[in-house]
Amino acid sequence: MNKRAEPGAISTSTADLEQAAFWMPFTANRQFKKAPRLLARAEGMYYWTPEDRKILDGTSGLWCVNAGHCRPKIVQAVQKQVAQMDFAPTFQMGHPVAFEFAERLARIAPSGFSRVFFTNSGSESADTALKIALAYHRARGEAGRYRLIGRERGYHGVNFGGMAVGGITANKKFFGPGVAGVDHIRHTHDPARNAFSRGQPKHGVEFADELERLCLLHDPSTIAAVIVEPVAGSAGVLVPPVGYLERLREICTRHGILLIFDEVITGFGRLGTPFGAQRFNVMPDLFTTAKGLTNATVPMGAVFVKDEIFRTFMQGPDGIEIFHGYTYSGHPVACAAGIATMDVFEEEGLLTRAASIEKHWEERAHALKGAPHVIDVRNMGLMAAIELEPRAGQPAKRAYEIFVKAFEAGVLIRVTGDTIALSPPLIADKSHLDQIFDCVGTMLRSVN
Ligand code: PXG
Repeated sequence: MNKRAEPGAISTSTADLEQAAFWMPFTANRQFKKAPRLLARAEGMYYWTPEDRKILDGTSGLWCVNAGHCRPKIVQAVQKQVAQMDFAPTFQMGHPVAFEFAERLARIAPSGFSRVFFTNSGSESADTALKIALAYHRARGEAGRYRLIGRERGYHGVNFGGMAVGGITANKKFFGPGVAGVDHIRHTHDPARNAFSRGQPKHGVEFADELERLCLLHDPSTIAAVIVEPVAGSAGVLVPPVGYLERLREICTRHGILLIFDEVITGFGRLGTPFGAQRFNVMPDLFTTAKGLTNATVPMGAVFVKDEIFRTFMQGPDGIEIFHGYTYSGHPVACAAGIATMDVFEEEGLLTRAASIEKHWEERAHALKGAPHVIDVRNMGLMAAIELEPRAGQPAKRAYEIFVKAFEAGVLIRVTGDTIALSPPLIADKSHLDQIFDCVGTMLRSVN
């Protein structure tokens, strides 16, 4: 019998959940539904489970709730907007909230990025940026630039473009040949030389020269764009070596290739500056955002483009300048959430706050050197990774066990393979950071 839970009655009862209709994303569904972890409400730095157990959020949800949960100003803005105008089209129509939000974003963007294209997620932002890059070259009479270059261990979401340029094997191998004309440079992880680096590792600037190699191989005049995360997030907080991003920038400029930064995680204060580009003082030609853009209250993404790129489109033939967009591009409720989010960021200085607690964060993270199983610690801004020695023949098992035990002990962490990734909301104070690292330390000692 297909026994289902009553609507609204989903509980922690595993009998109900095993028949649940919800096909959960990026989840071992059968395993999860036998031993679920549910969250029922949230406020500030915390979640609460349906049994009212308090959980410290060490991951900002999924790297996205940068201002902390259920901030009243954002909640009220969403409530007000949804009651006033739930939806309005942005194709050949407009509404003031989308225009206002774009202005607010252009104001905090690095100078020269005065135009914003709205999407609904990080995946859509990645695909949008790649399409803008291709169409830009074509508009300039260089339609022969069709290749897209990503990087091993890169994550740019799960749509076809982002999947193609992404470099996480498991996310690609099930889904066929994908997009033509894509290649990858190598990742920057080099534990033999860089283990336990604080901030940017010293070694590895030469990994950027792989781009030059691909230029030689393919002919640079066929390459449209290179996309990288300033700090690779999903693949385990891989901080770029000193000089690496500068060199990528230099090679792209020399060959007329657009450089795209995927700032879905690094955007909105994660690295102690509004965007990662500012932290590294390396400017891309386009950058993608999502997540922190609305404090994750309402799904939304945005692609920022350099003025020159926008201008090129505006000098084309009359009519629609780019045949691209989503029904929900600039959705009024998302924009209202975004404007209120920017208010909170500004009022509380959150876009730069991580810089003021980064030292303490770094000290606490690196104090785990020497703890059982730890083979590397990496950090930047309010991001950190603790990499563990895999258990023989059981990759990822040890870290997953720690994740489950930490949740039971009241701290939400994130694991990817054998790496623990930490990224608390930017409102965290020292005591929250201490609680996260105390818990991780205890759990490291508690597993074999
Ligand atoms: N780019 C980057 C750099 C991301 O981190 C995306 C694009 C895709 O965003 P959407 O909104 O389409 O999911 C992401 C998403 C993890 C984790 O545990 C990371 C993401 C999503 C889910 C889990 O590291 N990043």
